Formats: sequence, C-alpha cells, structure tokens
Amino acid sequence: MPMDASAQDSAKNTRAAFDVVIVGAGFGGMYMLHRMRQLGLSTRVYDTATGVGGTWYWNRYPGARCDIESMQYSYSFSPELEQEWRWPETFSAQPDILRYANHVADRFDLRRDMQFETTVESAHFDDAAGRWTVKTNRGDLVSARWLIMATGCLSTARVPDFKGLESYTGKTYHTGYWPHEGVDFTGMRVGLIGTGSSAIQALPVIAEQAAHITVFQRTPNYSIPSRNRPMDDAYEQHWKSSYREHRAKARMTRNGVITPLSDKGAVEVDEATRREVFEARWKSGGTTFMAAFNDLIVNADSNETAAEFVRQKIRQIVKDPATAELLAAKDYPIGTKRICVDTDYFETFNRPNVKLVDIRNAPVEELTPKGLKQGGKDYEFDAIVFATGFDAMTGTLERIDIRGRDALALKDEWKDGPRTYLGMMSAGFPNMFMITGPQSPSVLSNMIVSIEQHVDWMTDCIAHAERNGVATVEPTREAQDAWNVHNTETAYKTLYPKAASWYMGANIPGKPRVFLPYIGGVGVYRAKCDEIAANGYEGFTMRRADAGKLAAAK
Ligand code: NA7
Repeated sequence: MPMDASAQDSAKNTRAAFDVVIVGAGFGGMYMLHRMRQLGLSTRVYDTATGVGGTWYWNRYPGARCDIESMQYSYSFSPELEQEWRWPETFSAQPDILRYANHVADRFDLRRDMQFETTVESAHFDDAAGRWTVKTNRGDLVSARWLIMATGCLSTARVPDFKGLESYTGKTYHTGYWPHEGVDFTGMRVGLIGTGSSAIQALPVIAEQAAHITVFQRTPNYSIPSRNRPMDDAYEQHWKSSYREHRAKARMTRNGVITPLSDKGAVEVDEATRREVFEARWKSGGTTFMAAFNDLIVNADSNETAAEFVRQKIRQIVKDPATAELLAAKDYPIGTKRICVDTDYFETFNRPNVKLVDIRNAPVEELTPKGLKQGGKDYEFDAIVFATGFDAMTGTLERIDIRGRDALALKDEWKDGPRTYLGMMSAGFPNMFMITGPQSPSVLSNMIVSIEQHVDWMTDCIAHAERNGVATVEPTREAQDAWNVHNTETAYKTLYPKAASWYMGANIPGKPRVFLPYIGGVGVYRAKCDEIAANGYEGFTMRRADAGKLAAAK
C-alpha cells in the first residue's frame, strides 16, 4: 500500500538532525519558521493537525470569530502581505482567519519544512551534546539545538470528567475540536454545557438550527455586542495607508491593540457622564468597552459601575426577568474573566426554543445513555456540545514529556505553577523557548502582536548565540524567581485574581491557583525584554561549547 505524504516524511526524518525543531504550526510556529530560515538554520515544524492555523484550525464551531478587529489581528512582518490581504469583515470569522493562515503558508513557502499529523510526545535535553532529542507519535526521533514550543495558550480542550460520560449514546462535540465537515443540528434537541466565549458565539447560530437547545450555565459571563459588519473600504484604507505607524503604536499599548483610551477614572465623573460614555462604548461594540475608563480593572467601585451597566442592558434585552437575572453576572468584577464579544447572545434567550438552566448550586450529576441528569431531573438530547474550555497556558506543555538538564521534568518543576523567566524560558531547560508562554502577556493581548514580539526577540537571541559560539542559553534561577514574584505582584494590583477564571487555573480541578499571564502590559513588557537583551541578556547564562560562560548572569 502506498504511504501517504506524512508517513513518507516520517520515514525520511527518523533520526534526522536539525538546527531547530518547532512544535506547532499556528501563527507562532509559522512566523518562527520564517525567521529561522532567514538565519539559515535548518528547521522542522511538527503539528498534530493536517494543516496550519493552530487555534483557528481547531476551533471551527459555528459562530467562531476573533474578538480583535481584523485590521489589527494580522501579521505585521511583511508590508506586501499587509497590503494585498483583504479582510471581508471588521471582526474576522474563523474560516477567513484560517484562509489567511493558509495564504501565509503558501506565500512564504512554509509547508516544505512542516510535518503534519504528527504529535511531539517527548523532548529530552542531552547535556553532553547540548541538543534536544524529540520523539513523535509517528516514530520520528530527531535532534535539534533549539527547541521552540509554539504550542498555543488554548490548545488542550477539556471535557470535564463527568460521571457516565461514556454511557451517553448521542453525538458529542467540543467547541475546540469541531468536525471539519461541520454539524447540522436541524431538528435536534441539543444540550450546551458552558457559557464562556465559545458558547456565547456558538449559541445564537446553533439555536437557529436546533429544534431545542438547553444551556447549562455554571457562571454567567459579561458580554458586549461586537457590532461586526462588512469591511468598510475607507476604514481599510485608513489602516493600510499608515500601517507602519499603526503597528508601531499597537506594539507599545497595554494590550497590543489600538483602542480609544480614556484618561479618566469612572468614579471621577458624574453618573450622567458615565452613562453616556458606557452607552457610546456599548454602541460601538467590542472589548474596547473595558477601556471606557482608565481604572476599570484596578478600582472595584469603578468596575462595579461598568458591571451594573451591562447587567441593566441584559435586563432590557432578555424578556423573561428570571432568565435575565441568571444571565447577569454579579459575583466577580467585569473583565476579570475574559470579556466576551457576541452577536445576539442575550437576544437568543428570547427564542422559544432556548432554555437556560442554572447549575451553579446543582452541577451536572451524570451523563446518561439519553442525555444527562442535573438537579434531580433527566434531560434527553440528540447531541451535547461541550463548550467547557481548555487546560490553558500550561496544559499542552505539561502533556509533552519535556525533560531538561539531569532529566528534570517540566511538569514536576511546574507542579506549583509555571516558573519562567519572561514567559519565554524556564531554568533547567536550556535552548527551549516558549512562544507566548505562561507569565508573558499572551492571552491578555492581541496574540499576533505578542507572537511577533516573542519570535523577533528569540530570533535575535539565537542569532547572538550562533554568532558568539554559544552552545546553551538558559535563565538563572534568580532571574526566574524575580520574574515569578513580579508576575504575581503585578496581577494582585488588579482585580483579576478576584475571579475564578482560567487565567488563575481555576477551571481545572487540582490545578495550582496562580495568575498565569503577565498583566504589566504589552508595551512595558516589550521595553523590559529589549532592555534585557541590550544589557547582554541579563538574567540568562550563555555557555560556550567549551563550558566557558559568555555573559555572566546578573
Ligand atoms: P472558557 O472561557 O473556559 O469557558 C468554559 C465554560 O465552560 C465556562 O462557562 C465554564 O464555567 C464552563 N464549564 C467548565 N467546566 C464545567 C463543568 N464541569 N460543568 C459546567 N460548566 C463547566 O472557554 P471558551 O472556549 O468559551 O473560551 C476560551 C477562550 O477562547 C476565551 O476566553 C477567549 O479568549 C477565546 P465556569 O466559568 O468555569 O464556571
């Protein structure tokens, strides 16, 4: 029987040696490959998927859409690409972003160094050789000097460990692993578990098809209408005519997004002004609602004014008062779980075929052959959709058997939470970089801005090492400890730790409760990373092959 292309690749590459191995062919892995080629380094990218796109490859659920504007959620590294690509809507739908990822892969001829349908199972550092040995599920056993984890922040989808899960005989879907051929829910009775961003986007679309849909809500979410619309030519031109200036500005913002910011706190203005400002933001739509005032994530009183504004909107939109009250989040500050952006989410609860079930105090007891049992009641469903989220930021890295110096296991090192320097490297794991790793701005930012910043910084660091005969680069424990303290202290100056969110690891039973991303701001973080590089890679130890140190760690 003829082997398929990937199987042939695997056979060919068993025991190959590369300069660089990249795990993941999403936006991080694609750009890293492009930069490594510019350095003349031989590189191999592995991905479990059949194609590029990462998050946008997997999350194909109905309604999946980016919550950052199209003109800002794109690569900035190629002015030609920037000019030639046209986004059809102000907020891009998943198929358009995946089309863009494929276009980039073709345009920069990336696929020839990529191997799909291949999962990296382990990566072990060989101290004597100063190289990583990488094993895949297809039998590849390759080595590389540099290991780049471009594994994404939300790439390990999670179905809760419900009792009786296997007994259910209907169809099950997770929003993060949606079938490529799509799902037709016409005439079906559907159960939807979860009310995070994915459920909020999927519900209005599924509700249009399904005979009936029951939404099981553990925690209500704050959501702002996206006001998505077809791309306006003048708006597109406004961006394209000065992309360089816009990109430079975005890189120094708090979130990597250019947003009209306020220089006032919500409690500094009178109620009528406050209301007017919130109304204007609600009308223009999107996550910029949280930038209506400059103190919404640090001042509980200010935050409450924004939260109450959204609750009032929900009460106006949702006709049944009891349902509206259930949908109105009250016990955590707005924005401290990622704020959602929707198209007709709250309106969908006015449909006769949609029912909300509050499961906060009465969890799903078990799945049954025909559906599920909750609150002592049996529900029957033809399909159950799990919109139950991810083992965010650390889950994918910890599932790979990563061992550094002296066979140190990453998951043991991180058992009390991730330990990194700048969210890019971890002490004991030389030459292993994590693109948008935990303790970097990552999920609190425009991911593409943060990806490009990490890839460019890592490329400079690798080039510096290659030029200077450096065999290994690794952070010192002191620098790493200081970054961990700084990460936590910065988070606790805000209201974020008050929510039981996936930012805190709270969605996974047993996961340590530590604040995972870095909240100091994209611009501040970039300046810090640049300063560290300019100071001779302060906090990193660079060892030559002869074991001499190039730069003393400070
Ligand atoms: P999220 O935001 O993690 O949402 C998952 C939802 O599933 C959330 O409402 C959870 O409730 C709910 N959930 C999780 N486990 C359970 C159990 N055991 N029972 C009932 N309900 C449960 O994931 P999304 O995919 O929606 O979004 C992830 C990110 O993608 C999003 O933030 C954007 O950045 C894009 P909980 O709130 O934990 O009580």
